[in-house]
Amino acid sequence: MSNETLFFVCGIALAVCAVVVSFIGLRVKSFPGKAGPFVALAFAVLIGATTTFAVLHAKDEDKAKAAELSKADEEAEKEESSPVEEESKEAPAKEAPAAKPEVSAKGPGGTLQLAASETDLAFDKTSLTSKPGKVTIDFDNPAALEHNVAIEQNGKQIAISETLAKGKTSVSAELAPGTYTYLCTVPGHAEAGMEGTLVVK
Ligand SMILES: [Cu+2]
Repeated sequence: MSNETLFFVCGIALAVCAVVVSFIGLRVKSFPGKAGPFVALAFAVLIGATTTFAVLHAKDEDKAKAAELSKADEEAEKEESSPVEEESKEAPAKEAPAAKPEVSAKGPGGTLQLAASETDLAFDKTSLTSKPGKVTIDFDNPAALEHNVAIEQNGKQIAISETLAKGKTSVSAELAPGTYTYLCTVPGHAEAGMEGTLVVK
């Protein structure tokens, strides 16, 4: 039971007793008589209890108010700090354009022909060469097994073709001078030999 409830219970009991005692006092001429000290004691206890719980309840309210205030402070701090977080989130996006390759991809580029083996996990060429610019690899897969062609540099994928069986597709990318890898990304195929070197110069 909370102090608030005890306070109300004592308060109500005190009020009820006061009414009852005054009612008895009006009706019974000899009252309080011998019962006087007991009635006085009972009132003293009730008043004491009511006051005690009133004080305890007031302390609880202070604690609750203090808790609310500290919560409000925390929320205010959060609101103050949130714009800073948003700014820090925006920062990397502003830096992003600077991450573009330093070497220009301008040039005639070229279209290269590549085919998969009909029976083996292999391409028909282990190396390709192109001028810088828009490089397109036309890929022919005559096999019933699905293959694709992806262009990577230092393990980072730049472009990838559709994955298909018994069909033709192509993959294009703006490539600056450098050494690239072309491979089939179907699990196990590159490891089995479906990869080669693409030199752009
Ligand atoms: Cu493959």
